[in-house]
Amino acid sequence: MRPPPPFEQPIYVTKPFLPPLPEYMARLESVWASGWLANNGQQHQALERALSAYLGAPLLSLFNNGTIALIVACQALRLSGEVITTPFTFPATPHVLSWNNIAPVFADIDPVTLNIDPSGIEAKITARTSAILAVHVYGVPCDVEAIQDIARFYGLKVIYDAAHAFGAAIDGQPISTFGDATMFSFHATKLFHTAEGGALAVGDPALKHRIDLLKNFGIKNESEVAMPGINGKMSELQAALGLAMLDYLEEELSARRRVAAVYTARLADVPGLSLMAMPAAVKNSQQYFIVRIGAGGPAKNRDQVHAELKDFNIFARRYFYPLCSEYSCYRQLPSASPVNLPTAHWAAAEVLALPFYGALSDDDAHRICDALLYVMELSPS
Ligand code: T4K
Repeated sequence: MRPPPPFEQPIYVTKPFLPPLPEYMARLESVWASGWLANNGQQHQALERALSAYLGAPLLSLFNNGTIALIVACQALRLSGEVITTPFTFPATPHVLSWNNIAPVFADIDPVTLNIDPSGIEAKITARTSAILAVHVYGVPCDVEAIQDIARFYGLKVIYDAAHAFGAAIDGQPISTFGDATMFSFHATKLFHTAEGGALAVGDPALKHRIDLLKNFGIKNESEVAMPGINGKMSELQAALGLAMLDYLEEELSARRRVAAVYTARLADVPGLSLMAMPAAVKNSQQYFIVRIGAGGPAKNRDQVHAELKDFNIFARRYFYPLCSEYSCYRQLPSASPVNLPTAHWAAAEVLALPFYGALSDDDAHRICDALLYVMELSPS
């Protein structure tokens, strides 16, 4: 088999969608004219309203990034002691617990959704447990009902890290309506972004009030600081970018659906390779396109495929390898032991995030499939 030609330019796992520069500039002109750059200005207020409507989240607070938003969620919910979470995630998830002086307790994941497996949560609950911090990995929703049942029974709070799940819904119900708080990330690598940014959605107005105080140093008014807050505020420049982005969201979503359709048609029936399944009732956030390389005995394992794709200028990513439980700061935790997390270890060894963004043409997507099948030593289909 002859190797397909490499890409002339590097193809990364993602490429941020950017609105036309003049449209952003027009919004910046009004920021310039106002002389108001931060601290809940007009752009911030407008974006908060617009996203609140788009996400079906009436109580939404914007942040300067998703990690600070999660840190504030833990503070606002007064979490302490231990929080049960997943090891199959980005470092931010367990790190926000550490920054709150809370011990992460890792529970294994479900082999299909790759989200925390509710059946393993109960055994991890102790007198010190205050919450469950679950992640809708790749935008595939967690088993929200089972998690809520456990939380209700044991009096625990539930936080969802929905960094990948912007716009996702289950049976038409927005993803932000489950649990006590839901975090969204608006990092440059996300479908909807503000370069850096994030948000928290909650259902309780008193909680929203506390969150808004916490993200602004705890300042209540000119003469009163109510609590030790932090600076979690989104700037006017970020908010203006978000507003300009919103006008193009549907366009980017449909371009990603087109790329996903090419990948699915080419890769769905390839031996040794499987695709992440999105339940039919779920509105897909189109954040990642994940393949799993393992079962069925391919000639190469995931790490070889990941490395060899670079020869074609294709920089796929092993999200999420290594597991958080393997980091030097966490691996001494009893719950981090690999025997406790067999499914997570198996998933972390198999997953590969393919380049996935709307600017990829059909031809690009086909060439990525050609290269993938070539390095897997399979004939192109
Ligand atoms: N929870 C979960 C489950 C998360 O996945 C994340 C973030 C968070 C929490 C925290 O949310 P934030 O605090 O970030 O809002 C990237 C992102 O930086 C990170 O936001 C994201 N998850 C994670 C999955 O991906 P890296 O370390 O892989 O990024 P990096 O710099 O290697 O970028 C990936 C590729 O994207 C590059 O190879 C090229 C491309 N890229 C990147 C940037 C920044 C561009 O083309 N342009 C750009 O501006 O973490």
